[in-house]
Amino acid sequence: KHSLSSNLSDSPFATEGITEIVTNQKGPLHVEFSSVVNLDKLIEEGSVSPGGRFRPKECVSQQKVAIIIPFRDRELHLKYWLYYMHPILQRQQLDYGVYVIEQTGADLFNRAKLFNVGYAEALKEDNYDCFVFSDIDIIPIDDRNIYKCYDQPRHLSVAIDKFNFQLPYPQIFGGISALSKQQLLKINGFSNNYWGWGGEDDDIYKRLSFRGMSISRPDLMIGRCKMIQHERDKLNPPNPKRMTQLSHTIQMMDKDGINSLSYSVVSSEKSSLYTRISVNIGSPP
Ligand code: UD2
Ligand code: MN
Repeated sequence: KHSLSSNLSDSPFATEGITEIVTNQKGPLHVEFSSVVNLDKLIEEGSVSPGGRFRPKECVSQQKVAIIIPFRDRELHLKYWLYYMHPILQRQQLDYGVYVIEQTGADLFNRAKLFNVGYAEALKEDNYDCFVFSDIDIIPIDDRNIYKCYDQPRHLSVAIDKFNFQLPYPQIFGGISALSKQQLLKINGFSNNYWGWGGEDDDIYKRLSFRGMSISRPDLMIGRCKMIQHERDKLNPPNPKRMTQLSHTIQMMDKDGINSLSYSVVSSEKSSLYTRISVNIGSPP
């Protein structure tokens, strides 16, 4: 990455306050979900290596970024994500890999556990130092919103159309976030115990703040995003225990997370634009 390093810090994550010159960004983008997209051109172009790996030719990136997407039965959304995100990530000159972590079976969905699985699986492939955790259905509409890690955990989806391009509440950490390996290890990753919709994102926020970290965000212009409209998935109803669980984060976080993660890989497939890892993550108690 072309950046003007000052002697403020040598850390690749401490970039706040340092001017970054990335020549090929465009700013605001046109993103819409009304017409079906075709991935053939992107595949033929050949810029993305099998499994969804990319490395810029012009420079050496500061970080190696694994993008982790929790997934089940959202094939259409995945198409949009690949179609819009690969060109953006390439213009950002990132060294990145895309990992779609698919929950198999018909149990309640568990987004945060799939994040932990994605972290563990990506590290088996390469020495990633930054992890971007993203919903499948949110696309930034400004390519200056960089998918990398900062000196504090980063929340990227700050101004979503669904929420009138505002932050719904200051502690929100759902949607798209980026944490370095170090930041993740500090909080023992994420909880494995949130089955169904909701709460898991607030649990992550609590872990971060209990470990003395704060949230870094782009401003409300650069942080604009569009979300694909959708119904609540059948196997992802609101988790009725989420409020109770959230009152125990502090006691649970040291024993529930990366250090207690158990799952098995059912299949792993490198397709032209991403790696799909299908996993059995067990069932709720
Ligand atoms: C909100 C949050 C999201 C998460 C969720 C509660 C924002 C902008 N979004 O999104 O981050 O905290 O609430 O869990 O704050 N998924 C599947 N298949 C399923 C179910 C979920 O692939 O059957 C994946 C997919 O990547 C999806 C994500 O999980 O984008 C979150 O689920 P959602 O889109 O149904 O949740 P939503 O939009 O209410
Ligand atoms: Mn959604």
